[in-house]
Amino acid sequence: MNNGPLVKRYRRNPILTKHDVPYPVETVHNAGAVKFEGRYILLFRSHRHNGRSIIGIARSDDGYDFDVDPEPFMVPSKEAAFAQFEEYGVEDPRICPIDDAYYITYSAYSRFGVRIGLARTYDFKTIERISLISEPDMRNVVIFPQTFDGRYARLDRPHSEINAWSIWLSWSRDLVHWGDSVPVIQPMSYHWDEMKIGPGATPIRTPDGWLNIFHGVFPTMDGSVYRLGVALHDIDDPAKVLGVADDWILSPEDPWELTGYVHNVVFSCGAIAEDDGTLKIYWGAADTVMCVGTATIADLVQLCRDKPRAAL
Ligand code: BMA
Repeated sequence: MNNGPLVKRYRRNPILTKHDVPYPVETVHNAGAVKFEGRYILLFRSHRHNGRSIIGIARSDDGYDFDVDPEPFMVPSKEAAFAQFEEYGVEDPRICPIDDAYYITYSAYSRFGVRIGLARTYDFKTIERISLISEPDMRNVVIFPQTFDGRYARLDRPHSEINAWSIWLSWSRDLVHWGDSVPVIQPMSYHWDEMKIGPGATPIRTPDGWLNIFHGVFPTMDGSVYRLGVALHDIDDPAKVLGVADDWILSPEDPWELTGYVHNVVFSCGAIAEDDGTLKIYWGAADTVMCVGTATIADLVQLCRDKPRAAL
């Protein structure tokens, strides 16, 4: 491992801002990412000028230079089963490819709290809602892109009043009904993630295990600081954590990460593994713009292995 930063920021960050969006929005951030038919897709969150969020879509040939579609990809649903739970907006999508489908988990906000919705697309043109897959309150869910002995697995993040918010893992046979939940990673006291942690990018399969890029929050007198961390989960049993890196891998540093709609935030909902062993990590900066950086997958695995801290 070299001595430089593990995640190398793209020199032309930010890669997407509200000025790239052909409809009125205030922010472009927290995008899920996937490769589809050889192109890169970002499903990004935008605040409208009423403060509520919608999800747009951007496409790219190289993962850096994106064009935004003329219309949003997801706006609050009008379907009876979903409308009452999406009234306040849809946020922070994650994309999980399974077979020829792309499943999208997103936060559905309403007067009833925040729940996770599950939607599906095959072509990134049309989208169908499948179900709400959590009660309130839950807002960060990533699904593993394969089954384990016939069951799907997801990382989720229930809210608690008596404990720092932690990452859990739940199981399902049909992607709709989830259970057998177990805690897998907890925040650590007086550590960069002591206030709360939550799943970030859809887990990345590597020969050494699943890489889980998550966010961790530290409270300061000047508000919260959102950073990114990484953990390694067993390839056959993702509930088994092989290592949680003690160090963060990304911290707000660039001017557009330090100030914006919410200052001091880097927040990831997606990363894309490349054939050359690198990972493109996408993150929302200060809840305002989108950025990208690259890391070597082997370096991230090594950090989890060589410099771990307790998971629970
Ligand atoms: C979290 C979520 C994210 C957001 C972050 C920082 O609670 O709302 O969507 O990026 O706060 O504001």
